[in-house]
Amino acid sequence: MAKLPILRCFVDGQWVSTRKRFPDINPVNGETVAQVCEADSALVERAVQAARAARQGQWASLSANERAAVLHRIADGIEQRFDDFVAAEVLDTGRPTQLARTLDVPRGIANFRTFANLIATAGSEMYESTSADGARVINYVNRKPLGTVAVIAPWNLPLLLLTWKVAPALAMGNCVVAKPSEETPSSATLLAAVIQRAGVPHGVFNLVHGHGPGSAGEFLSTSPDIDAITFTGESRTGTNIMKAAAEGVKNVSFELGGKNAAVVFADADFDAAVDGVMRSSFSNSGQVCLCSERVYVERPIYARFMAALQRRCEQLVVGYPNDPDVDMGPLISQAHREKVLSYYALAREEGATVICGGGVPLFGDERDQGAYVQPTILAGLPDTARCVREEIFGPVCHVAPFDTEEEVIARVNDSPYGLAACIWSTQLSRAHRVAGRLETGIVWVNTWFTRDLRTPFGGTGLSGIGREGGRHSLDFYSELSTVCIRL
Ligand code: NAD
Ligand code: 6OD
Repeated sequence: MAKLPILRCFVDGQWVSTRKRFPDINPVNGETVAQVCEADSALVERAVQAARAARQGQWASLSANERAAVLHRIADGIEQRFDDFVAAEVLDTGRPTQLARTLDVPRGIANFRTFANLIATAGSEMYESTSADGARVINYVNRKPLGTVAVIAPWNLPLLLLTWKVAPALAMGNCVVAKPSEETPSSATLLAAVIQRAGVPHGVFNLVHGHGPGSAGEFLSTSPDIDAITFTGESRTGTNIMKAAAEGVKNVSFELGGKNAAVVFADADFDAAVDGVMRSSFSNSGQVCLCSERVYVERPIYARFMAALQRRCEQLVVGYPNDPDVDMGPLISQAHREKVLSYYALAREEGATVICGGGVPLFGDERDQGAYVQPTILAGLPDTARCVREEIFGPVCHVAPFDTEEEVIARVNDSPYGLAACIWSTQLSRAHRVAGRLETGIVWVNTWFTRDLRTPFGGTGLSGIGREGGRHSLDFYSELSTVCIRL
């Protein structure tokens, strides 16, 4: 049997092996593809102390242009190993190779370039005022690094979401201890190698592998010596991390779950709306926090829309990631598959009509040991049903009719989450009006997922705390300190 690769932690500029290992499993067939070194509390603490020590070093005192140059070198390094990153993402998640090629890895690169360009051009606030005795005072704002930032990332878009936080944290001169999800250690390990080659000083970037509770995630978030925690993951985990952050009053930025709605008005470009809802409900097997799990369709087009959606859903090709015809890979793991299947069962108990899917595909080969489920459309549930209120995080949407604009706004907003929404309409004034009343961090009109990285990103309610993106990231990853000079 071939020897499995070992994925090590990266602490204080050194690759560190540990005795305790956990398997990295390919969800396509359940095979172990690597052994991952799990950081114990001592190693996590070593990483935190390395980051603290590096804060005193040259990194934070480099000029913005110098740090930007390093960030561009990191982006270059990802570009040079583009295929390795694609392979890592596909092996860990089973996502279609095409998705990793067009979304995950390009966004990893773009995250570093965006924040490099942003710090190279960001100015500072400056005001002139007059003191009580008539003297002129100039007031300006210094941005200082926060110090040591813990980055805790999920598995659904591993490289995209890790770099979305590591890049601005480094850009602002912070030192980082990053913990990727236990499900997706590969691209993070490659990233550490690229960062090392880019000449980032020892201790500035550290990577610890492990699980959440009782493992590296908890050790990191409870370490007294971190200054801030930036986290993407489930809302419940966010609550636990927030409790840990309360001790020591740490800064937090949370991007959490969603139960996002797509609203299709009767005046929508019908085909574009069907395409859009297919993408927003089933991309990455529905494992994107921004996916639409609730679809509201204006009654006059409901039956036609549902028929078109069903046809398209039944045509989705589920299979091997490297097959160019495949639309959907497996879910991330058997455990997540159990969770999604439990919601398929719950939907039936709650009285749903299963329009299509609702089970597992049978391949008759190794993929039957994988974590596949069928893409599924549900209908007929009241808005109070658990399947309409709780995040499932799988390839599933519930489609319901609506009659009026007021009604649909109220139904979309009746959710503990507030991450994203889509509006499909050709009436710009209506789209603008409705967008203004939806209580979500982002509203897309006639599109989905596309977003300029300089815009604020985040959610309300259970979907998170704070906004990152562009200057909003610069704000989170720095302390502002005002200087007032009497002239
Ligand atoms: P998760 O919360 O289970 O895990 C995320 C990370 O937190 C992992 O690295 C995990 O090891 C770690 N972790 C778990 N428990 C911890 C604890 N007690 N202390 C410290 N760390 C801990 O989330 P997941 O299953 O990896 O990701 C899917 C979830 O993430 C979904 O709910 C999805 O909506 C959400 N998500 C949100 C966004 C967003 O931008 N709002 C983006 C992507 C994913
Ligand atoms: O687009 C982004 O920057 C972002 N954070 C997307 C999050 C997707 C969630 O799965």
